[in-house]
Amino acid sequence: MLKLKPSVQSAIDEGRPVVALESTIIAHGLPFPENLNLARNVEKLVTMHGATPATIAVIAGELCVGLEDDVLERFAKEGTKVPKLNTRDLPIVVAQKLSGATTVAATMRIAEMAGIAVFATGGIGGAHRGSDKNFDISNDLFEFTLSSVAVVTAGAKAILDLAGTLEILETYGVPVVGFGTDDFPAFYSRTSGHKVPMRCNTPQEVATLMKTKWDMAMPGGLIIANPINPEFEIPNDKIAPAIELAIREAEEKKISGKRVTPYLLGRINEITQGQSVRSNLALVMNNAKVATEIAVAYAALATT
Ligand code: PSU
Ligand code: MN
Repeated sequence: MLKLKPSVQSAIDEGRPVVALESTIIAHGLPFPENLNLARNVEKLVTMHGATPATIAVIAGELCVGLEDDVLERFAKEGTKVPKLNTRDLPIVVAQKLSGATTVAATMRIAEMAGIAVFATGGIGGAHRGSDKNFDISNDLFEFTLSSVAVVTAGAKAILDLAGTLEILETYGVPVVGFGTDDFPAFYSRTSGHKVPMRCNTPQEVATLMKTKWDMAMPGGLIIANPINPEFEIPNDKIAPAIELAIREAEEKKISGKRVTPYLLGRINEITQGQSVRSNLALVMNNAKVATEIAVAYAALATT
């Protein structure tokens, strides 16, 4: 049921670096045509920095690792009509030969099946505000206990309860590494006021940490928290009211489950008149660059 694109298959066979990329961000996280341009540009960036990109999705029941351009285009155009798949959805879409976009959690699982150790995303899911009552905690967090993949993320969005998210990650024993920072980044902002428990300053340090964890027979993922570039940061006094308004509206409209995150992202973009999407695009590119450097460093370690 795993289907590797030939470029990905040969990179894995030859021990060359590969970077996994998710598809929910394309279908549910960003508007058209910015989503399509990003999907293409991220792949180019990974290639330019010396790794093979592998965007992951499920197509007609196959777990596809590396997508052709026509699939990227279809997902980008169909947007939220494409089913959003977390890990529990994978068996049924495979059994019924269906298609869908994979979340961070589902992408991690498929990357691990394919033997890919590094994955770049925008932001991971987490504990939503109010999750102390409604239990809306992303499947992404639990997956870090299962799949041995390092995920480069711009922290997590301030639409979430960041303190709660970090507490759950501690409970699950997931390393949360500040990449060149002591502060857990909040997606649009470089800082959240919450400290990270550990820090690495170079891709080589991250690669050594990954290898050490897994050599110690401690499977599971790592979060590499990489702050947005300063020029694309949105100041808190500008983004916080947009987030508050979007969350209030989602509550009023009784939006729940899988629809919460895409709804909030879309509304925040409308309220900030496109500024949030510009930041989102920039931080994904920045994460892909760092993920590629980590993948290159990790591949070099594996061969020594
Ligand atoms: N956060 C973002 N952009 C995204 C997502 C999260 O800033 O596109 C997507 C990712 O695919 C993530 C998913 O895995 O949303 C989490 O959804 P939920 O909160 O329903 O678990
Ligand atoms: Mn949820």
